Amino acid sequence: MEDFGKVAAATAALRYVSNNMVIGLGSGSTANIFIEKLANRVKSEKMKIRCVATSISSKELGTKYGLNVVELDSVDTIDITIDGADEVDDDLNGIKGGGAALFYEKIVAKASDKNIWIVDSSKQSAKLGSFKLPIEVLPIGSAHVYRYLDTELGLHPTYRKNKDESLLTTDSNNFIIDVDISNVSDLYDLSNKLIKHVGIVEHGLFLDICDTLIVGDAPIQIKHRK
Ligand code: ABF
Repeated sequence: MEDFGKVAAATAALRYVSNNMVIGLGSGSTANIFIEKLANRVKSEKMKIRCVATSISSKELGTKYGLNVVELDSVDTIDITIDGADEVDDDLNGIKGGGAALFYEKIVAKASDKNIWIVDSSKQSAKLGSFKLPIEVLPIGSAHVYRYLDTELGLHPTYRKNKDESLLTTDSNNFIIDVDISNVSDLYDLSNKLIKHVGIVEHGLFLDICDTLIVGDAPIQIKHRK
């Protein structure tokens, strides 16, 4: 079964949810499986939980399944956020944003007491960089940011495009530039440089954010950040 690992990880994440919690709903196919399972559990156990979404699509999905999706600013804190990832290393650092939702995902993750990532084993990696790092940039001046990423950082940038070749825009109406970080040795240094550069809104390096990683393929693995 193709999605066995994703389904198993999403199912295992349910055990971290209890009544009256505020839950962050991730984005992407694995998070979508979790959202459906969560909604089923909330219904069958008549639980009272509130949810905060990490994208327009997870908000729509959660609402469609009957979850109580509220705005981030209406809650003081989020108890746990359950989200997917595109690549994750042994220190539970990861790359996110393959679905272009990294900005909201990071805001919600930072507002969460605990972050749980649910992945299948294909997402595991000894060194981050097989997946291109998504960087969300303001449309205005984005060509200058592109040049910085290309000539100063040497990261071989490419604009993310839609199928019709138009530039993809995020939920916040920004662009995504994907870069190659396979030759970068210090990810913390890169993260600092990116976030300080004017025009960059956020990037998909999630360092020291994931607390617990659930890798769904059998035998299921649950890893905690050291
Ligand atoms: C998300 O999940 C994203 O940041 C990432 O792009 C995605 C992984 O998607 P999938 O679960 O479909 O592999 O949180």
